[in-house]
Amino acid sequence: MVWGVLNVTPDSFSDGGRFHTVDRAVEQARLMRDSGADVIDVGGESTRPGAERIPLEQELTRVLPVIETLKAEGITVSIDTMRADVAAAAVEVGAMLVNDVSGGRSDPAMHATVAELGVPYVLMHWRGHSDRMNELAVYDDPVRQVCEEIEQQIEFAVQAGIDRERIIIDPGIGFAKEADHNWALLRAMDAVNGLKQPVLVGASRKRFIGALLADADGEARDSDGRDVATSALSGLLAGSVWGLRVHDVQATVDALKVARAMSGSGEHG
Ligand code: PMM
Repeated sequence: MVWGVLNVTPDSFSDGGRFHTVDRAVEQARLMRDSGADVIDVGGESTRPGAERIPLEQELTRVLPVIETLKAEGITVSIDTMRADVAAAAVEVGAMLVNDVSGGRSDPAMHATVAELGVPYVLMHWRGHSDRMNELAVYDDPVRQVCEEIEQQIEFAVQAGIDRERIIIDPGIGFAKEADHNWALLRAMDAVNGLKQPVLVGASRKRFIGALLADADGEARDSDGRDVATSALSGLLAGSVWGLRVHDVQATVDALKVARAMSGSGEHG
C-alpha cells in the first residue's frame, strides 16, 4: 500500500505551506492518486520536531473541507490526527481510516472513539509531543523497546474495544528517535513484523535522510532533495512492510515495481 502525504498545514517541515488551501490540497491529492497512491493521508497539525499544538477548531477547519471533497471524488482518505474529536468528525465526512501518531497516548478518548467508529487504526510508536520529543530519544535497545511499547499500546487499544484485526502498527520513524535509532528500526522489520500486525513506515523526507545526504561541509540536504533516497528506501523495504507513507508517490510506486520485478513476483518476474 502506498500512502500519499497531504499536510494541510502552513508549517510542516517538508511540504508545509504549499497545500494549505483546499483547492491546492485537492489538486495535490489527485496527482498522488493518479500516480498510484492507495490512500491519501490528510493531516492538519504539524508534528515536526519543536512544533507547537494548534487549537482543535483550527485543525477541523483545515482538514474537513479537503476530506469532504476527496470523498466525493472516490479517494480513500485517512485522517492523520492525535485528537479523538477530529478523528470522529473526519470519519463522519468520509475518512476511512484513522492515523494517530501518538498511538492513543495523546488523547485518552482516542481508542474508545476509534472502537466506536469501527475503522482501521494506525497505531504509531510515540513517546511525547513534538516540543519534547528530542529529549525522549533515549534507548538502551531501540528495536526491543519500540516493539514492547507498541505491544503495550496494542493491548490498551484492544481493551478499549478496537478490533485487533483493524490495527496497523508503525515504528514512528523520526518520533523521539535519533538517526541511528531510525536506521536500527528500518533494519529490523522482522522484529516489528513479529508483532503480527500490518506495518506502515513513514520515513519519507525525514531529517535522518537529510543528514545521510549531507554535503562536504556537513550541511544536511533540504527536504526537497530527499526523494531519491526515500524511494531507494521504499524499494529496499518493499518485501517487508505492508505500507509506505510518502510524499513523492510516483517515485515510490516506481521503486516498488523494480523491487517486485527483482524478486520475481511481478509481471516481469
Ligand atoms: N510522520 C509524520 C506524520 N504522520 N503518520 C504515520 N503513521 N507515520 C509517520 O511516520 C508519520 C505520520 C511526520 O511527517 P510528515 O507528515 O511531514 O511526513
